[in-house]
Amino acid sequence: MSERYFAAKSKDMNTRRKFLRQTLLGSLAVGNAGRLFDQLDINAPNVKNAFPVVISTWGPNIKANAAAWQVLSSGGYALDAIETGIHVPEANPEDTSVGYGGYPDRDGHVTLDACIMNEKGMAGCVTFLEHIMHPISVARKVMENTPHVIMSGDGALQFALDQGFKKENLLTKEAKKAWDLWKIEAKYEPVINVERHDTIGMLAMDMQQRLCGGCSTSGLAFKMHGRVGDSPVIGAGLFVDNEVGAAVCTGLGEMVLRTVGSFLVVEEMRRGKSPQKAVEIAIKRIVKKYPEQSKDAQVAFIALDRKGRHGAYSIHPGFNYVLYQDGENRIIESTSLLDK
Ligand code: SD4
Repeated sequence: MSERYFAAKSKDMNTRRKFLRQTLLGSLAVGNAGRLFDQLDINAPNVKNAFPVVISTWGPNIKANAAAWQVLSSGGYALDAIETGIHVPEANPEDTSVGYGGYPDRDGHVTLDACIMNEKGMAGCVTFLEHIMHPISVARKVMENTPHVIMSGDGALQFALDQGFKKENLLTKEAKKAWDLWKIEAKYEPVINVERHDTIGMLAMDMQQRLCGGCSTSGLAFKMHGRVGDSPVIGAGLFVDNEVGAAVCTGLGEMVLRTVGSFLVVEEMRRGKSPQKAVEIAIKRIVKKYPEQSKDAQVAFIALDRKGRHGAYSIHPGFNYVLYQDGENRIIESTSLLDK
């Protein structure tokens, strides 16, 4: 990102701040002051430019973050950044938890879950979708081209084909080999931090402070046929409220579904908690509620507020995430509640 871009942006910001200050007194009369104060306080993180910003679950998604940043840094829409970024792992056959190359369910089907949510609170989701490489884009079509929020299974596939998506075989040779090996014991055991590249959850805020999010996954490897996780469920796997902030998560979806985790994180931010405090509250809630299951299962949240502050926290060590902010794309190790 060029120096010139930052200089131009901070000049814009100064002009914008001046304008906001000038209009603030007038706004007091119409009860709008809180919102304007919030907008003035954009530099809360210790960086020159708090936004645009994009944050994703798991270190290997550094390439997805870079693709999203391309959109954001040229003044693009956060929702386009999310879709572009998430396409990267969805098309990567080496990513065994997302899209093409994702591990199948116990019957050998690659079934995908995804959702997307924009700054207006609109959302689209697909669950139990087969044969389509980019479920995030189908989710966006559900949001934009239907009166519905969730489309599932064969209906979602039919809808995708009607929208012009191509039917493909998503089961790679490697994923099939892993499935064949799994069948020898056929034991269902979620593995903590499996290979450290898992479900992609991504949150982005663009230059116009529009906050959007998305999530895409093939779900738990070798799950029961028909199982849907938290990732495509608004409030569980993802929640965005442009007035407050956004949260997304990765890990054992059943524990997140039962606690409506991402909604909880955003509501804690609404009550004034920082993104870091909010994700810690959500993880502690899960562990308190399910102490036994938490011993062997990972859940991790990332959160972003509209000031550009972020937070990340997991049950177990080993979770990492990627933050692209102020021109720098960094992999960061998350803190966690339990030690190993
Ligand atoms: C699920 N939450 O299907 C997803 C999987 C995941 O890290 O995020 N794994 O339960």
